Amino acid sequence: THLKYTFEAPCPYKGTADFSTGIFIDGKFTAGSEGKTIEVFNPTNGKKVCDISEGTPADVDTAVKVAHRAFQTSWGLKVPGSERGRLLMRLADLIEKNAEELAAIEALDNGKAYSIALDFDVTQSAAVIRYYGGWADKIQGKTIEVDETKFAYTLHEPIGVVGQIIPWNFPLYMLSWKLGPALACGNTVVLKTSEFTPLSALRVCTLINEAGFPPGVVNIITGYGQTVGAAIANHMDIEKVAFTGSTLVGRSILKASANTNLKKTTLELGGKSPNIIFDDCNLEDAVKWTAFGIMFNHGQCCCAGSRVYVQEGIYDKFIASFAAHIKTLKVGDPMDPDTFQGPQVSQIQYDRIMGYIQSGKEEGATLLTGGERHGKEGYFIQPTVFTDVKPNMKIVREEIFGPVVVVVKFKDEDDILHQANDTFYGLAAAVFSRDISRAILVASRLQAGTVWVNCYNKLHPQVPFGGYKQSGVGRELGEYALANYCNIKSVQINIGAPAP
Ligand code: TXE
Repeated sequence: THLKYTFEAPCPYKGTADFSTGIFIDGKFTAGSEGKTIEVFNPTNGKKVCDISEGTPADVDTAVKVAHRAFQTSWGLKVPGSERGRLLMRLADLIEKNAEELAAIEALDNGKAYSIALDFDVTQSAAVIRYYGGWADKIQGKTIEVDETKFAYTLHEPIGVVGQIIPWNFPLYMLSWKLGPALACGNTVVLKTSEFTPLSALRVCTLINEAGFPPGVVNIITGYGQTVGAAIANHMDIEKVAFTGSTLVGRSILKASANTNLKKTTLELGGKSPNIIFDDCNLEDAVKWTAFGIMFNHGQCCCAGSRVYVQEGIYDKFIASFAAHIKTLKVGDPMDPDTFQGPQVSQIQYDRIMGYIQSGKEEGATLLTGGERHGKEGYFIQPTVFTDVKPNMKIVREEIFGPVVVVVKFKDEDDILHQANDTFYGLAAAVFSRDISRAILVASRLQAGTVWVNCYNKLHPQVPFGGYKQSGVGRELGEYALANYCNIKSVQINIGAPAP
């Protein structure tokens, strides 16, 4: 299988993407073991783009063997951290060198706006890979004083072959979150992309070879969750698995670990994040950040600010200017440089989101703006705002993962903390206020892995990200992510204690 696609106006990138869409094992592309393929569609018009190879559990087996050999012979403790770092930095450079092509591929495959894919997804993916390249020669243990007869030290060793499963909302960016820390620590990788958005990762496979990574260090298998994903989660020779996706599948990954070899498991799952607007905020800024907080990436962000709470004093003013601002967001062809919002990723996601919009209408919420399909083809949905909602409505409780938000009124701090924390999720939250003491106090009482103050959806390679409650297990990004990919060994040395 192969992709050859020439990008044309209005896409600012005019080149041709031309690469294999096989599965990537041991530095080479091959067909899946059963010779089957998966069709990839363009969400802008629903038309087929190409076929990719369908990986199988047998392919996962092969990849694990290859990754194990690479770990023993050409990666892991065989390669100094400085060399691993150099390769990661080279990969970051190559991602930047091919930024426009990667952004165009991301827009074609996922439907996200080209200009945002370029400025955010591609740029930040390179930044994350480079950041972890910087860590690769700084992974070190401690010497620990015990008493004068003994001293101890710790070694931070790579775990071995790690399994990684990523979703479709940020195909390239999620790849960077996963590969960066795993490779910096010296692990080898078997990674599954989403069956909906495999293309940018496959293009990166050629860059991984170009950067000079030894064959077998990174293996990427395209395929379905129930086959390839489950094979990774259940594999006896994979000692660590990292998953980003739905809470439902996250649960099955944890169960698979419990049923097999207790592989260390990190999960980054869904959310229903509260965004709290106090009446002493800068209203104009709060309106813009709030719109960005929910509508960025067409609402397909695990940390999306999908529950907006506005203090009574400014509620009416906020609603009026929020609705007006939402109407200015340009929905349309992701290749058009002015577009903010492209189509949802797939027919399945489109149907799910339209189902939630329907339920909001039926349960009696007020539709402030949006609520319908946008255009005639592709999976476009109007940015949608509901008000007058009740706490138990589906649109208030469940993750919609689309451009749909509920706006709710609140009285005071106690009221808002109760409402904001009334969810089994805990991924993110935001507070808008000019009173920094109030913002700090509220931030400390929110049950969320990330709290933004006077901004939303800001992510940095250095700052950890992850969930409280059922939004996940473990932290990604920053120094914290390294802990997911190391085994810590304590060595105790006797320098004078007599034999018993
Ligand atoms: O996710 P899945 P779906 C949420 C969001 C969205 C919903 C459903 O609410 O509407 O999930 O999306 C692989 N064993 N998020 O169904 O299935 C799958 O192939 C192992 C939040 O697309 O969880 C893909 O690679 N793996 C989210 C990955 O899991 C399995 C991002 C994620 O897909 C598997 C995406 C299995 N049994 C959706 N079944 C976030 N946290 O950012 C599927 N997969």
